[in-house]
Amino acid sequence: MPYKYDDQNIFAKILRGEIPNDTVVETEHTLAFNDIGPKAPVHVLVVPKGSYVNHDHFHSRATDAEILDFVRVTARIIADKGLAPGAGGSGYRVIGNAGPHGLQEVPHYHLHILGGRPLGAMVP
Ligand code: IU
Repeated sequence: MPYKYDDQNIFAKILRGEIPNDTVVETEHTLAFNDIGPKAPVHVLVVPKGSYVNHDHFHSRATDAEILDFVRVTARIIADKGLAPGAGGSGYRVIGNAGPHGLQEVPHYHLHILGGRPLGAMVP
């Protein structure tokens, strides 16, 4: 099935500046902001500015520059929040939900960065 992007989704509105957000990092291709309903002391959403539905859509259509920027912003937030185990942090989890089985709520691609507490087992 071809990817169909709904430009009325909430993150599209945030990216157009129609709805405010609590920005953590903004670059040419990526916006990261604090989740409105944080599930951990650190809960940041990393969102590519392009119109991508999920990870496989982003991976298959985004430019190398967009992908590199997205990966670097994600890593920068992990470092800036002091989460990286290689730099003395206690660790984190990066999650990307996709489609009905992944329980994706907002149909604009994003990764969740979660940290700041023990996160428990991943599988319910
Ligand atoms: P999901 O991966 O699509 O299931 O997660 C969507 C997230 O977007 C979820 O954690 C919400 O709390 C979050 N969110 C937000 O940060 N701001 C909003 O206006 C809305 C949802 I609606």
